[in-house]
Amino acid sequence: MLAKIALVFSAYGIFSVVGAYQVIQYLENGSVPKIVTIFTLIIKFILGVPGYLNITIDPFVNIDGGFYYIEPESKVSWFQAFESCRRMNAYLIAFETMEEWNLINQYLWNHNISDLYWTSGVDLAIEGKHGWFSIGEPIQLNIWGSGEPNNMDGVEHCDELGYDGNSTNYKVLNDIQCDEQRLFICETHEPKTASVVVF
Ligand SMILES: [Ca+2]
Ligand SMILES: [Ca+2]
Repeated sequence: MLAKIALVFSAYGIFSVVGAYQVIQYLENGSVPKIVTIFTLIIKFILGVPGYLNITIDPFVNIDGGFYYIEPESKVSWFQAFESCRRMNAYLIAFETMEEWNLINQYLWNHNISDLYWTSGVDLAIEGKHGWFSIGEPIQLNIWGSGEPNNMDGVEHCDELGYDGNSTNYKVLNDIQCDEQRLFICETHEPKTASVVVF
């Protein structure tokens, strides 16, 4: 009996891996993965327990329909941050609307996340003309910190999400040197990665 149970769980493990792969294929191709359905039926038949799939968007979080990755550890230059986001099929964050700005601020606040983050904002093309490099649009929102962007010492061309120094912990935008080490936030509309839990 024990051997039988062990055999069932071994098969279950193998099929879980196959199932996860197939679901990722499904997400990318849009075709129905029959093997997942077959596998689920087999498990239901053998163990008498329901099988179901939990699809997450890890490591992205869904904030009101937008998908964001908030780097928790790795502090890097603006350029490295830009590349890191691209490797995830995403871009450094761009705040197109006050609604998005407020949603992200609220999310960070609610989750007790407090640090400095690169955005896609830069004025590398034309000094003083800050734009979202990820979407090619000028920064039009009034989200700058007091007196920013100030291009201090003439060397500040990348825009970080920082603090305005008051007790609300609300963030503001500040231009700073691009080789400063910062965490970063990526944004995408179609998270490429998915993890699957099968029971
Ligand atoms: Ca955005
Ligand atoms: Ca500045």
